[in-house]
Amino acid sequence: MRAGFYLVAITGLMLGNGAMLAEARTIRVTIDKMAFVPAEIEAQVGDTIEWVNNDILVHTATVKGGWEVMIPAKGTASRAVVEAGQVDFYCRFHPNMKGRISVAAP
Ligand SMILES: [Cu+2]
Repeated sequence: MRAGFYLVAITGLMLGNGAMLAEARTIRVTIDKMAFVPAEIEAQVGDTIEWVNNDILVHTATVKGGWEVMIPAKGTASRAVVEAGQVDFYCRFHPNMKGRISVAAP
């Protein structure tokens, strides 16, 4: 009886911790025919954005005055989200390709 009680208590603690630490996710943005899909995503600090380029052209995810990720043709690239806030990105080579990441505070 007593051992069973401790087991339940420990399991409860572990579940409690797991719920408090938001799990880091990978959020995929596909590039198809010169467009980011979906164009708008929501993320949390600690998540990773992964761009999957289905085009035969090189694209970038570029933030004006900020970071830039080069996404090879038929390839992928990723970047961790380190800051809360909203960022707009575009492709340096095709500036009408636009996307937005809304990052919630941790
Ligand atoms: Cu492009």
